[in-house]
Amino acid sequence: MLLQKRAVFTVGLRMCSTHVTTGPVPDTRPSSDMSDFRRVFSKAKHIAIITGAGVSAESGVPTFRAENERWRKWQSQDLATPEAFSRNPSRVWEFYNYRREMALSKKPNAAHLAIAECEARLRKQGRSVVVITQCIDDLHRQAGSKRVLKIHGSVTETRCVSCGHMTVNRRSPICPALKDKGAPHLDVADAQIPVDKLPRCGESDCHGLLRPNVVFFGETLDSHILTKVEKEMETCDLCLVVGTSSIVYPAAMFGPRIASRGIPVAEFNTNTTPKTEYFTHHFQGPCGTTLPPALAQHESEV
Ligand code: BJW
Ligand code: ZN
Repeated sequence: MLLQKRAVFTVGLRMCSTHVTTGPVPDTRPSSDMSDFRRVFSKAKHIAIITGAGVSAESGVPTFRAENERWRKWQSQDLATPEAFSRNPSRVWEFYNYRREMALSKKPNAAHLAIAECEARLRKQGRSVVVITQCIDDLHRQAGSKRVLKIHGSVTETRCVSCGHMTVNRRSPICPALKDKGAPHLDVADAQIPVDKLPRCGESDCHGLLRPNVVFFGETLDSHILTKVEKEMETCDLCLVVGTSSIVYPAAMFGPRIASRGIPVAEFNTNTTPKTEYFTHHFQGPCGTTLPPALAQHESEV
């Protein structure tokens, strides 16, 4: 079983664009002993926290892959693709308008706050925390996290398909035609907004179509951000993997890659994932409950 897993892991690494290493796969089940994790945490100098949609679930932001998590009749992989956007930009903009308005209305939860508070506290001790997030919402930043690498982009940024110009845009509605559009219910019909009424580029004479500045399936991740992630993966001495199903690459291999260097990796999730067995620790439950005690100030820090 372990050998089989190691083979799958190696294939996963080969398919991604980042540096390839192989190493030992942990041969024991992950521990759920919080005192043991706290001992490791108290010694760690550079902590990498990889987050996915589950970290924002308790703020009310839907995740991607739970039962019935569809927008109208589609799943995210039907809409978050370059092909879907060029075929039907109105529908894809409605989908992102729904998620954008939702993200703008939500507040950080106890998990975001625990991560941000931990970063600020450890910085004063000469230790570091970096968040590597797949979330396109802004909740880590709103909670106060300073070092955040957003590997799948941001729903509050747009990019012009003609000139490539990127802008931060938190206006609501983003354009008049998308006002109140994007309701997720099955019986809602497409708004079929003409392409010239969708968000357009404001750069001089461009007027090109804007798209959300997010990484669709099949698109490559920003190489500058991946280089920074690479450095963090090589230098961290503790990793937390929080609220991700660990099935979307390349993020799915970040935790196992770090574990293969013999570094402790702790997963915080309401469920196990295909990567759980690579990790040293697994804490099952909502991360708004499990993370605050895990990251709280240690007696030795006082
Ligand atoms: C809680 C909780 C609580 C809930 N507390 N926990 C190698 C092998 C196979 C395929 C590929 C490969 N490399 C690339 C691919 C193709 C593809 C891919 O991975 N496909 C897989 C489905 C197999 N990857 C890509 O296309 C990537 N591009 C790339 O690698 O380019 C090079 C390349 C291309 C093609 C072939 C080979 C190389 C790009 C991926 C971009 C992903 N984009 C999206 C949309 C972004 C914009 C948007 O948000 O709309 O990113 S898809 C979607 O999934 C989104 C998420 O960031 C991402 C990950 O999801 P996440 O965050 O894990 O959420 P969920 O819902 O899946 O899980 C939530 C978890 O939380 C669950 O586990 C719950 O249990 C838990 N939970 N409540 C704690 N309270
Ligand atoms: Zn433009």
